[in-house]
Amino acid sequence: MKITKLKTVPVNLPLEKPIATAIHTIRSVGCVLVYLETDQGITGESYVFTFNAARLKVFDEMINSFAHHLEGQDPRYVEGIWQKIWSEINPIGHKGVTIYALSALDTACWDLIGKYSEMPLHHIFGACRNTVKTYASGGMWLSSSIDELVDEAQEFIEQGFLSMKIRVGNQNPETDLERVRIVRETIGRDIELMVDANQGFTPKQAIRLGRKLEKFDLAWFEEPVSANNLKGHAEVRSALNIPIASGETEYTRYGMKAMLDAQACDVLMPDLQRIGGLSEFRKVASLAAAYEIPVSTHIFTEQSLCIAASSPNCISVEHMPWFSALFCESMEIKDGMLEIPDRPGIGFTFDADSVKRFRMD
Ligand code: SMN
Ligand code: MG
Repeated sequence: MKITKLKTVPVNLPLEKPIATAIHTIRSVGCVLVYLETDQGITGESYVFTFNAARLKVFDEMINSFAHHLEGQDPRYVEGIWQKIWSEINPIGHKGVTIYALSALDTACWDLIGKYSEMPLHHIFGACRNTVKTYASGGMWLSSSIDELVDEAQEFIEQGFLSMKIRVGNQNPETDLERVRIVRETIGRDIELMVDANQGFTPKQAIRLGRKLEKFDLAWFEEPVSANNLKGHAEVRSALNIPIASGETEYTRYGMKAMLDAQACDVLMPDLQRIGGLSEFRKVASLAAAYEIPVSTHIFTEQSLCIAASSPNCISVEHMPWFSALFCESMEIKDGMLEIPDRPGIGFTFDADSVKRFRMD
C-alpha cells in the first residue's frame, strides 16, 4: 500500500451559543481535516482542531509541510514515519503545532492500517473490551446559568449518561460551591460527578474550594491549577480527599512522564492531538500503567475509542459531541457506556455533505 496524496480541508463548526471555561471562550470549533489517499482506493482520515478556528492556517501549513514523509510511503511503517517527523521537528520543538500535525498524520496512518486490514483498530492493538464508560462533557459550562445547568444535567441523564462533568473557576468560590450543590441535588447520589477548573486556581484557592467540595462525592477535580505547575498539582492532590485528574494540556511521553514523576494526578488525561497520535497514546497508556495510574481520554471521543478498548488501565472516555456532525456514523450511549465500533480503522468516516457544508474556503 502506498500513500498517493496528503489532502487537507479546513472546516468550521459553529456552536449553538458561545460557551466559557475558566480560560476559554468558544464560539466555534475549527478543524483541519486530513485525508491520506492511497493506491488501494482507501483513504485514511483524521483532524486537528482549534477554538474559534484561530490560526487554523498555521496548522494546515504544518501538516502539509510533512507531505514528503507520507506521499509515496507505506502507512504500515507508521512508527518509521512518526520517527522521521519527530526528528525533523527537533529544532522547532516537541510541543505545540508540530505535535498537533504529527498526531493527525499518525492517526490517519493508523486509520489506513485498519481499513487495509479490514479490522477495527482495537483488534489490531489487542482488545480488552467492547464497551467503555463515558461521561457527558458537552454542557455545564462556566457560562451556563443555574437553569441551564439543571436542564443540561437532566438532559444528560435522559441521553443515557451515568456520569458528567461541570466546569468551575468562578471569581467567587461560593458561586462554584452553589452550582455544584445544585447539580448534585438535581442528579442525586447515584450519578457520578466531576469538576474541571481548567487551571483557573492557585494551589491555595484550589485546596480551599476542594475541601468544601469534598462533601459532594466528586469522582475527580480536574486541572485545579496551571498545567505548568506540577508541584502545585501535587500539593492539591495530597491536601484533598478528591482524586485529581490532569494531563490534557501536556504533550507526548515526556510531558506525561514529568506529570507522573511529580505525582501530579490520580487520573491521567492524554489528549489525542497533543499526545502525538494513536502510536504515542498507546505508549503513554502503558507508561501510566507502570505508575499504577489510570487514564481517561480527553475529548476526541470517536478517535479515542480504539485506545480505550485496548488499554486495560483506561477507565473512561470523555463524551464531547462537537465533532459528531462531521461523521457518517454516530456514537451509541447505553447505560452510561459507549459501544466500541466494530468497523475497520477508527470506525468513523467524514460525511462528504457535512464537510461541504462546513468548509471554510
Ligand atoms: C475542555 C475541553 C475542551 C474545551 C474546553 C475545555 C475541558 C475538558 O478542559 O476537559 O473537557
Ligand atoms: Mg479539562
